[in-house]
This record gives sequence, C-alpha cells and structure tokens, in this order.
Amino acid sequence: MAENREKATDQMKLWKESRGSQKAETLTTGAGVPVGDKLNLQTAGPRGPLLVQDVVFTDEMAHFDRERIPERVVHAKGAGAFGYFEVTHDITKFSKAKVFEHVGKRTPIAVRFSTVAGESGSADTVRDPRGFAVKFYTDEGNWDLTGNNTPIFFIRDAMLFPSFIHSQKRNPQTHLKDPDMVWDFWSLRPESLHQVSFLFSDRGIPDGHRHMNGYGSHTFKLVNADGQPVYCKFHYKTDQGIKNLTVEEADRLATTDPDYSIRDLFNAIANGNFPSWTFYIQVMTFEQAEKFPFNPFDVTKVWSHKEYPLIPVGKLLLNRNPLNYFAEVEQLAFDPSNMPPGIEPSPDKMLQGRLFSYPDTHRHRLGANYLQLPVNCPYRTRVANYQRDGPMCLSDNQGGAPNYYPNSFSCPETQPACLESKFKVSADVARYNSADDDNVTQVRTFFTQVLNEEERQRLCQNMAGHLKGAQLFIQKRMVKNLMAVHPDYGNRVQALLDKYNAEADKNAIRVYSRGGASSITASKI
Ligand code: HDE
Repeated sequence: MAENREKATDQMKLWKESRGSQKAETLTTGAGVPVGDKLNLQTAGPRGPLLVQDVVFTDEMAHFDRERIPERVVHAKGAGAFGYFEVTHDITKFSKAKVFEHVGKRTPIAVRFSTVAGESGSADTVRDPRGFAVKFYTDEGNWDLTGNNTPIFFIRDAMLFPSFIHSQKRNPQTHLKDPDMVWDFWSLRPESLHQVSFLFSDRGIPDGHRHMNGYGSHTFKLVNADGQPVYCKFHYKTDQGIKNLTVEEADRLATTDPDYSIRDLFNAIANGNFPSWTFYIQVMTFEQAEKFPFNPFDVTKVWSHKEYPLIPVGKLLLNRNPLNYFAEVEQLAFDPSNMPPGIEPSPDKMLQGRLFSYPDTHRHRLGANYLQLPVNCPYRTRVANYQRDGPMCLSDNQGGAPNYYPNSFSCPETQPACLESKFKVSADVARYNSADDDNVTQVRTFFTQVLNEEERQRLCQNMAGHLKGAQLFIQKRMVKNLMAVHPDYGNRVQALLDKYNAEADKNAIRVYSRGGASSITASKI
C-alpha cells in the first residue's frame, strides 16, 4: 500500500528524493548563526532552570509565537496553483490590454480556489459558493480577476456585504452557524433569490475545484487602442467538465477527507494532469446598455448568452503546485482594483465597493508592503513610484530615486496613453434603494428552464432541508419569496417544510412525554 500512495501524501518522501545525494544543510538560527544542539535547552544543571542566554530556544519560540497571520475574513479555506493564460483568439478590437496583445501570447497566472463562509480549517465539500480568483502577471502590472464559480451574487449593493457575511458566519453568542441568521437575511433581501437558488441546486457542491466554471461575475469595461469602451463579462469554462458531489458523498467526505478539494488539485497537477479552462467574454456596447431592460451592472443577474454570445479568448492552464503554501497561497492577495490599461470597472456598485475593500484588508492582513511579497509583486514589470518605507520593506525601497512628484531630477513619468477612458455621469447624489429591481424573472427562468425536473426536486429538497432549521416566521417569509418566483417552487418547498415541521413536532412530543421540560410549541415561536 505504501508503494501506491498519492503524490500529496508522499510529499515528504518526494522532497527527500528531490534532494538526491546533496549534503544536509547547516542548521542555523534566524540570523544564520550555526546551531550546535537543537534538541536540548541550555540549563543550569540537568534539572534546570533555563538560561535567558539560550537564544537558540528564544529565537525559535518567539518566531513560533508569531506564526499565524489573520485568516481571510471570507474565503479563508483555499487551494492555490500556478500556470499560464494563453490567447487563442484576437480581441484587440475590444481591449488594448497587453494580456490580449496577440494570439499565442502567454501570461503567467496564479489561481486560488476557496469556499466562502468556513474558517481555514473547515471542510472543502460544504454547500457554499467557490472563489475562483485569477492573478495575471501581465507586462503592464497585475490584473486580478477575483471571481467565483457563479455568474451572479447574493446582493447588489456593497453596503450590505458585511451584514450578509455576518449572517452566514457564526452567531455572536453561541459561536455556532445559525439557520435563523442565514434565512432571516436571505428572506429579507429577495435579490438573493437567484444566487440562493443556484447555491441549493446541484452546482452548490462542486466535485473539487477542477470541475467547475469560473466567472468574473461583475460587468467590467474593455477599452481599445482608440479609446473606445464596451462593457464586458468574463467566463472561464472548465475543460474537465462540470461535476458535482451528491449531498451524501459531500457529507461523507466532510468527515473522511475534509481537504478533498486541496488534495484533488495538488495530485492532479503533481501527476501532470493539468486542469484548464476556456476563457470567454460577453460584450455589450454602451448603446445596448442604455436600452437594456434591466440594470446591466446588477451582479444578481446574468446577460442572455443568446443576445450576448460568448466570444472565445483563450485558455487558463494550471501546471505548478505551490512550493510553499504559506508563502504562495496564504499570502496571495487578490484585488479587483488591479486592472491594467484596457480593462476598467463598470459602475456596478458591488464592484466599486470591492475596489476599496480588498487592498484595505490586505494592508491589515499582510501589511502595507504586501505588494512586495514575491507572490504578489508585479514581477513582469518594474514598480516605479513615490511610495516609500513602511514595515517589512523587502525591496531596495527605490534607492536614491526622488520620493516626491513633480521633481526636476529624473523621475518616473505618467503615460497619457494609459489614462482611463472618459465617461459621462450626470445624476442626483442619493442613497438609491435597489431592493426591488426585479428579483424574480431570471430566477423563474432558472427554475423552469435551466433545471430539469430531477434537478428542481433536488433544489427544493436541499433548500427545505436547510430552511427547516429556521423559525417558522422566517420559513414563511422565504416561501412567500419563492412563490413570487413560481408557485411550484414555493409550494414544493412548503410541502417539504410541512413534513419536516410535523416530524419535528412529533419528536418534540416524544421528548415531552418522556418528561422533557421543553415546550412542545417552542419550535413555533
Ligand atoms: Fe470578496 N472579499 N467581497 N467577493 N472575494 C474577499 O478579500 C468583498 C465578492 C471573492 O482567494 C476579501 O483577501 C466585498 C464578489 C474571492 O484570496 C474581502 C464584496 C465576488 C475572494 C472581500 C465582495 C467575490 C474574496 C476577504 C462586496 C465574486 C478570495 C479576504 C462588495 C465576483 C480571494 C480578502 C482569494 C475575498 C470583500 C463580494 C469573490 C474582505 C466588500 C461579488 C474569490 O476583501
């Protein structure tokens, strides 16, 4: 059996083999001073006490005490890998970005896949959206397409994001996941219906990270060399084919192999079975956007593929595992505001909110100089600016170059060709309420046309199986929202809830008649 172990399990053995007959390195302190003994404290006599001068010990222990950095506030559990993006189709008429410069051009990429709500030790096979973030190390700086495995999102106004995430994480008192919180928020915000329906469908539990699509989700802008902009969406479709786990299999794996998706990705790449995705865009002109029947910048909705067909662009391929998880995955920092010339944000309120949040969280999590870390630095270009100093400055800090602008002493200059495209805005400043921006039409299409009968059944079962944990008034509000999508959707979920609630009542009666103190009607309050 030991002979047939998978690559991920054999990492230590393979590491040793890779060293061949090389002589063992000299063990040192963090300062590079050779260490004579790494097993025994320096003590006064065999029974102690310990001497403060044992710097071999204090150097080791003090560093150990500081090993953990804050985990990502969302998307904490993840797997990463490296590879390249290759252009297969010319889209220079839409974008001047160097990454799309010519067919055959390859740009190195880093990708991180993740679940959203769980902590960094949580199980991979939970029902949750999956993060699918791609960093392109382009000739004109990094482009981070920080997407998910769904083309849509739960909310359309960034103001709601912290509350939405709180509702999916742990109860502030019990520190437990709380179905009341989850469904209270979702049922109060019907714009989440589309994503919630996707989430409780089969695609809510992908079979590892290789068998799912990725999406930029938001509407972006592409700008060509003549300065002409169009709106666009990004899609990356798995070449491995879509595969999802059944609820039973996912539950089993959550206990037997909670790191299933990390392991699957690592082994596939280690075995030379490199996963790839075909990269497409959808394009919408500004004129089309004006006449569009709904807000084209609403991330809770998709653009019809019939009216806005997928245009092939290239391929993403992953062919290298991280050499060190902490250095290359835990410290990997994505930021939707990293956009090289030719790619710009649309007015999407969610995207605009993200432009602030990501670099802000990185400065907290990794420090002000996080962009100097090897995995984050735009190594295919040279950073030249007027930023200096800060903790953990890893570079030469731009040496003797002037640190103010303008100056008279040879300095990095701006490039007018790289100016953002101009756009007109004329509107009253206000806090616009977008809660009722048609929350049901596309969900109805999803329920009635995208899913087949068996998939609809599983969606309702999965949803009711979770919603049953919420209080009755929340269940009712949610079912009312589903009714607005389609009576069949609402009725099916209600019928299942009735069954579950009756069973719960029966169990409560049993407990009560055995002398349990809790009220039979407690679940109905
Ligand atoms: Fe994120 N999100 N998000 N998100 N998100 C983070 O950044 C945030 C949203 C996504 O593998 C955080 O580095 C706000 C949509 C991925 O490292 C944080 C809003 C989409 C990852 C953050 C959103 C995403 C994150 C947490 C609403 C899909 C993991 C740690 C305005 C299109 C990236 C971090 C990785 C991570 C904020 C909504 C995808 C806090 C404020 C929509 C894949 O900055």
